[in-house]
Amino acid sequence: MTKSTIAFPPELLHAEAMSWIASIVELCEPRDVYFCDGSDAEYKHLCAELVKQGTFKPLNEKLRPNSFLAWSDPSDVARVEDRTFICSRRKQDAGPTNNWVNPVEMKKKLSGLFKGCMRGRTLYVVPFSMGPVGSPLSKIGIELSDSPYVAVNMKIMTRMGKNVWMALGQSGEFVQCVHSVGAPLAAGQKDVPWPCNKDEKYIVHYPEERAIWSFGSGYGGNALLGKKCFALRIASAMGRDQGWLAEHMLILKVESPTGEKTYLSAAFPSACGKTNLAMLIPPKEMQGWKVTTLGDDIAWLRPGDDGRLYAINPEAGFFGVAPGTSYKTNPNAMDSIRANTIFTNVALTPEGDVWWEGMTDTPPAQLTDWQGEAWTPDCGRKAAHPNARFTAPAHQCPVIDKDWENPAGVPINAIIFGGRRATTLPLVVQSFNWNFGVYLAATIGSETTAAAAGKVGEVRRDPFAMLPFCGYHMGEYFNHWLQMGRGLSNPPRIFCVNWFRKDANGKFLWPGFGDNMRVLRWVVERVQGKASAVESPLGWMPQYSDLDWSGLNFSAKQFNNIMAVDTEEWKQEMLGHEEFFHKLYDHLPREFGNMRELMLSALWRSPEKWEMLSERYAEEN
Ligand code: TSX
Ligand code: MN
Repeated sequence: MTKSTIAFPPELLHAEAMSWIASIVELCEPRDVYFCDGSDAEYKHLCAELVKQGTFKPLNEKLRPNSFLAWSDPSDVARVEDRTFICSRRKQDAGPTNNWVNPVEMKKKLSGLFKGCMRGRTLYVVPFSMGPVGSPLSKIGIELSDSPYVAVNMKIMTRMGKNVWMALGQSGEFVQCVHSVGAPLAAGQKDVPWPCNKDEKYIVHYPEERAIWSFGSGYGGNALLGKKCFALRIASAMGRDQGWLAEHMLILKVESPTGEKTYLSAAFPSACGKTNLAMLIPPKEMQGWKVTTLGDDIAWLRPGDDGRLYAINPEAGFFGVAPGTSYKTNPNAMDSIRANTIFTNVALTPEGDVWWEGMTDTPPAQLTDWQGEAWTPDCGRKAAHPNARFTAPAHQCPVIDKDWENPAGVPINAIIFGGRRATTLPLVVQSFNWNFGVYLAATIGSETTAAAAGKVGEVRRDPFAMLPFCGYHMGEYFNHWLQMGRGLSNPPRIFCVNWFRKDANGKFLWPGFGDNMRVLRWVVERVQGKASAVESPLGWMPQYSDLDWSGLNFSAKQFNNIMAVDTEEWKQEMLGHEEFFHKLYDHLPREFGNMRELMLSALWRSPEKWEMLSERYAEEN
């Protein structure tokens, strides 16, 4: 294949895009070039090809219609953060929390790696829109990839196909995304089910040029470049330049029994159950309260002319973690993946369906595990990889919101930040104001569990849940958030939550899941000016009587346990903030120093333990 023989589709009228595609063809030397049109027929055809190739196993048509299972190479199962680079011209602009290499040097390295890297393979041209095609909040990308697995996943996760060429026109802007599994095939060489490069992996972002180059991995966040690479890393840099925000947030709507609609977005570090919250089913006793989903992972937020902040979900699908997902934890997710779904690294049942840890209480008697080995419940191995995924169209979610594709977005009334903390952080607190909320959001994090590296119980700070996803200096990012607040006459109210507080015996103090609706109701009613609160050192907090307890046995004493603010713990916590902020110090907002002082003085004024309980509640319980 040479660049003069590329058969461009008639819809593609963008001279710059065409010459860019031609230059990548020349560099990568694919056997041929295929332009994706995004049709259902094409999806069927590509899936059939993936089956022939051995990448996909078709699942049982009755149990899991039009669905497929892929098992990756065991070395290619997750994002590779130590191989992820932000190559801005100046190192300062990437900041201390990102890997940086001089872009000139990186380009030299990559031109070597990409030279001839697609030999024997087809280059798929994947035009996609992040956000509804034609929305003023949307952005276009073109991914050139030698992986058909990428092409079919992009069909689900983005608006992909030839209408994107139409939206792009002759001179529209697009983000250049180049991806190769980095496994060229010699003449006559047989392919493997999951090609990748075991020696070299590079996930490279050029924020100034709005370009992404990914080499060596076929997996999710490394290869589906519209998601973390574009919609978060590149888009966060675009947002800084253009006055908007690209955030690692779910979007949901709460509708009250009287039909009042409140839109919330929420950011949590990984393993906090974001998808579960996005699709929450309220307790049946909270009659008339409804939650609908607009997105489970990414939100693009833009100020409207009315001084409010409007959100769209740039994605069109869910790329969710399968283990732990069940009809108990998230029935709506389970229904979303009943058909037309791609599963990666889950186990296969003898009937041709899928299974993973936590899907059912009793595991099947036998399975084929994610590495293709026979599996029984007593074999001592996991059947699914802990990071196994489903890729499913968002419209299949039973509670998808009617406005999830509204090109204007939805006005966000409240933003929630969460973390996974066994102590210290209360169930819920409302920030005093925007700036204080930005400070709190900058300090969120999770305690390391046995699964993660580092000391167990150590707090891993993950500001705004954006640490792996911010395409520029994290300190500048905090400043950008403060700047956004200055421009909003009706900003979303900011809240912090912690579903994961534990007692001294390590037992969770809060039931979580659907019962989180009790917290969401208070959030909604605070926004509407209907719910009361008391001032604590950390912000405004509900009293026991401010939450809806119908259908749940939860005493005021228990409530006090998950709301108490221990002064000594908080002094330690603030030292933790200081330690974390230290490495960002030269770009840290001045406001953070003020927030810190305010909080410390409030803590010094507080009793040893700031408690919700009045004497009255104490006596009753
Ligand atoms: O997703 C979770 N949420 C949010 C739901 C809307 N999880 C799962 C986290 C891992 C991805 C939770 N786990 C939540 C939660 O609110 N809370 C917990 C902790 C917990 C786990 C089990 C129980 C209670 C709390 N109870 C029983 O198992 C009976
Ligand atoms: Mn995510």
